Amino acid sequence: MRKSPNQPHRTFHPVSAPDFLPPDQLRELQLQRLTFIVRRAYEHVGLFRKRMDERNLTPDDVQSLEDITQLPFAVKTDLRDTYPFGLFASPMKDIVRVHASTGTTGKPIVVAYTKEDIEVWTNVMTRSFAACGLHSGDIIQNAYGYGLFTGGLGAHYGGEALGATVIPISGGNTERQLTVMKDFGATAICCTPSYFLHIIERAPAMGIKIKELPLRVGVFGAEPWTETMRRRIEAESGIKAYDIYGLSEIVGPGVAMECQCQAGPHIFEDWFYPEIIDSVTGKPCADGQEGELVLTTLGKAAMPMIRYRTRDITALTSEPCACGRTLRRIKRIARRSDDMMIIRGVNVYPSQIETALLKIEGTLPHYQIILTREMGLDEIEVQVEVTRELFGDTVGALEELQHKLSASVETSLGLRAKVRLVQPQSIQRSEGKAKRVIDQRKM
Ligand code: DLL
Repeated sequence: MRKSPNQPHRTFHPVSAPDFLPPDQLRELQLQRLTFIVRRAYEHVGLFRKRMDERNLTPDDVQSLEDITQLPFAVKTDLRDTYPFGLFASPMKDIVRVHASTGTTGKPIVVAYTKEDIEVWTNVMTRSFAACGLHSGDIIQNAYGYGLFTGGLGAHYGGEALGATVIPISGGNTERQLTVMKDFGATAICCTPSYFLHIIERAPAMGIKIKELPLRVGVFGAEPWTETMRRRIEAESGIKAYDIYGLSEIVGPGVAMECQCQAGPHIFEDWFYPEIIDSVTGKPCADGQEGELVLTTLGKAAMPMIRYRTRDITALTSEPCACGRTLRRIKRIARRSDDMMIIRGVNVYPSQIETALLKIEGTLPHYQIILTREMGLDEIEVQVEVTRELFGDTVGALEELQHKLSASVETSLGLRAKVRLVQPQSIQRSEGKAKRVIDQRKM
């Protein structure tokens, strides 16, 4: 079977209609849903009511979309502090599903869905797949993890509702992923971008040429990745790579998704109300200005989230998109405010390092950042894999590459970093979210 280009499907999927609502109709719908959800949260979630009461606010104070800025923020620790079910607004008999996310430290957070909430989630995931050109007849290999993580089941329901064939393979077992991809003729894959890179890298040893398979679309998200990474993935696999964004606290995957223009994810604003704030002052940022994304669920009965601070840094744009969708777009989320490393007083994000490394030919998109402290001074070492050919090259060639990479990292960070070239396959691969930073500094 041969790969066909990812062209727009001839028939427009009716589920995508809300993507094209005239802005005034969209705002009207948002306001209707916002007033409903604020009242629901006030009446059923103790923490939210307490915070509103402290500000002398009642649900009647929300008369316009702009009024949302008076409402208190919600943060991740609210979910931890009320673990497991303290933020549920529905009785258990109405909750048909829970998911959880463990994060790196502390207690997990738990999120809940009613039957209607699952329908909303399915709706946005179906629209996500339709936006990137998938349709019935497509075969979606869903390699996001099934289980407490939202990725697997979220994509699963969306794919089925689209009318596509879903292969619920879940994450891991890379050889089986490749066998199934080839034997079942998968036309799309869903997984983290870093895991897809791992799949690409294992293919040659199995005699599989991904470029020659029917696979044409990748729906990649759940972790930050860069434009440079997208170009590498597309060049090596011959597919189109699309960015999907979401988080458990809001729904899971399907909060925002790129269309075929690949110009940044469109937020499904009819279900999620976005704001951008200055993460220090909490004040709203103008269109186009970078800040922290704050989201309000407009249709989540089991666990409404009002003004949830995602910690994800992006900017909103209402510039029209060539696809005709009226939904605003976010800039690719390359960093989180809490991913920021402070190294010798300089703020550094892993994505800056990724861009600096991948700009240089000969590097592979596998890297890790190791932070140590020696005699009170922060040291940063960046380990990056290089191609087998280069690794076997002369010492001179390797030194030259190392020098180029150090210079590229230094220009980007304004900070000198030690760059260590390592053999292909030596950095640990992940089947889900990649672990980019190892911080060995004693705090
Ligand atoms: O990662 C949901 C998801 C599953 C999204 C599958 C996309 C695909 P959590 O485990 O709660 O949920 O992690 C959410 O992951 O706040 C971001 O920091 C990060 N993230 C998710 N998608 C992207 C993306 C799922 N496309 C956290 N780009 C979010 C950058 C992303 N970061």
